[in-house]
Amino acid sequence: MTKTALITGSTSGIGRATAERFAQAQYKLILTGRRKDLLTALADSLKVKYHIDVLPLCFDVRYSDAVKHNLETLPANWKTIDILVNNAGLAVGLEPIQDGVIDDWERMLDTNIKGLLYVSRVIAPLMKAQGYGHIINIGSIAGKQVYPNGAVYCASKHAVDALSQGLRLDLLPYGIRVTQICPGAVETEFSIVRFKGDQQKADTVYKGFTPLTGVDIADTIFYCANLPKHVNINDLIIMPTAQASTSVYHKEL
Ligand code: NDP
Ligand code: 8X3
Repeated sequence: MTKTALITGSTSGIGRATAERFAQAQYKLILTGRRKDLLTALADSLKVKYHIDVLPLCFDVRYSDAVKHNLETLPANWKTIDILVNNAGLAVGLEPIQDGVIDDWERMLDTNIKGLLYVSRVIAPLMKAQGYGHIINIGSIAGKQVYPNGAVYCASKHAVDALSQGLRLDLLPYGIRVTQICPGAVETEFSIVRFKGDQQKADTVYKGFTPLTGVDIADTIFYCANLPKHVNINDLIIMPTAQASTSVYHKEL
């Protein structure tokens, strides 16, 4: 039977590559993001290229009413969700806490923590009722270690680490798998968003080494999602070969 995957934050980077990877395997897709033009264009192109059904839903995961409005009213033929990829997320700013911008902190905490919770709160009961499902959370190496000037982003991803463990415990009796995937540096729009549109600053992050790509993470998500039913990857750290920790790189500049 055709499986359905719901991927948040699919307008760029890891989410977009993941949508393409699951489309290649003939999944039905529910794709979300805030940028409606990108979302619609992606949905249309995947439908044409892979002859699959795609439901694009444009909303901001930070607002629980918007999440509920979009996900609690899914059409009947979209209510069986096999895989939820909680991917929507961002870093904003890179400052020590004493100089931090409170609006940046709120954007990170509201998106990375509350957004993931709001989406999971709607989808987990559906999975519980159907007796199966797989929630895949995109954490980060920043959820395992803390680096200077990144404390709030790191805190948000440490929260994803805790929430992944909590979801796994709470959903254990219902046959629902919960996986956390924690990447190191992936070249996406991540750094452009972090540096508020400063492309030059963003480019320097990936200079002198080969970063991961969205496709690398999409392949990893797809691998975890397609293991036999009795197998679950709880937690997976995936790094560029040239990156040993959040702040230790081997760069050739
Ligand atoms: P991108 O900026 O390329 O993609 C982020 C996606 O999240 C976009 O589709 C964006 O869509 C969506 N998004 C952001 N905020 C919201 C919101 N409030 N509501 C709905 N959607 C939102 O970055 P990545 O692909 O790199 O990031 C994906 C995930 O991977 C994030 O959780 C990030 O923390 C994590 N990660 C990234 C790493 C990296 O080095 N790139 C490493 C480790 C983890 P739109 O703007 O249209 O809303
Ligand atoms: C993104 C990776 O190390 O820039 O989560 O925080 S890092």
